Amino acid sequence: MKSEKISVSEACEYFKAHDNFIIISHANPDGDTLGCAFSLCRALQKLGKKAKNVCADEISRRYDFMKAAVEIQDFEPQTYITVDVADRRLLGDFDKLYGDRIDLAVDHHVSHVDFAERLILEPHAAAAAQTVYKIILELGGGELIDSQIAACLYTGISTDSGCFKYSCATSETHRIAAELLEYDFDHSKIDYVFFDLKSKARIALEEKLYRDIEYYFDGKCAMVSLTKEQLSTVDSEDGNGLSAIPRMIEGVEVGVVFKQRGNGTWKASLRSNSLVNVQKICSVFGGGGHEKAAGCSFGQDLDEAKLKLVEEIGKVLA
Ligand SMILES: [Mn+2]
Repeated sequence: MKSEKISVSEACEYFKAHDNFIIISHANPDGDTLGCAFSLCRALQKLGKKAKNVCADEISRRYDFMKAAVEIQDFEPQTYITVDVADRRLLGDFDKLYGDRIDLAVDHHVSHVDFAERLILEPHAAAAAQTVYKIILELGGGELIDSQIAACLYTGISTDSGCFKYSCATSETHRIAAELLEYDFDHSKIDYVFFDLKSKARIALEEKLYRDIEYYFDGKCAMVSLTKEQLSTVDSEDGNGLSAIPRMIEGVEVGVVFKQRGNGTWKASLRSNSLVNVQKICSVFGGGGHEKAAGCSFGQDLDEAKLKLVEEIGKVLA
């Protein structure tokens, strides 16, 4: 299905003309999809509309401040919206329920696969929350945004841009964030919770990770593995970003973290700096991803998996 591409103004007209909204986040929800959903839900409720947020997966307690921004409302659903969803399959268990009836998708992924009747897509945006900000701004003539909406949108932008560190954080990203900071919310607390705060279990896991790192090719490749038992000590939100650690070490061009799955097989996550295209390396093993972040799967024999992967990385680094 081909989606009709619409503008921010057209999206606003659509929101004004409709009611009883179900706003759907992607499975494995992150700060952007939730920040979009909760800010939009609050804005629509403030306009006197009925709206509620749904997500196929559990929402981490770190987002409790967002849940407090909306009212729980009971109504007969009429209009279905997705936020930050690049592909209907990313709705997870809710794909069956909602996937073929989405009226409007708001997204920022270059890889977006059409599934909605209408689509507002800003592929240059660091976060879908940038687009939702523009929609809410136009919907309310500037009157709708308050400190809770600002906190939700800021979280979306901050988390998707790696706290403004990634190259996707453009001047527009910073300008929108600056406008949000005019409202009264504690942005440094949000950044602390999403970028600095770690559980003791996470610290123990990192301790193990640092201790066991093996180096190859004169320190240009760093590799480590985490068993399913070790990984089970942290929840998914708390386990974020482990794959990025080996690449942070000076001199490392390719960082590899092997994570064991429940069934005993291994998934390798590769991260590279400037020299190596890890997507190419992973494709040799049937995996994929991006030039600087990719993954591939192996069987249950970790030693064999390491051997194969080191050999392939050696073709570039040795
Ligand atoms: Mn996003």
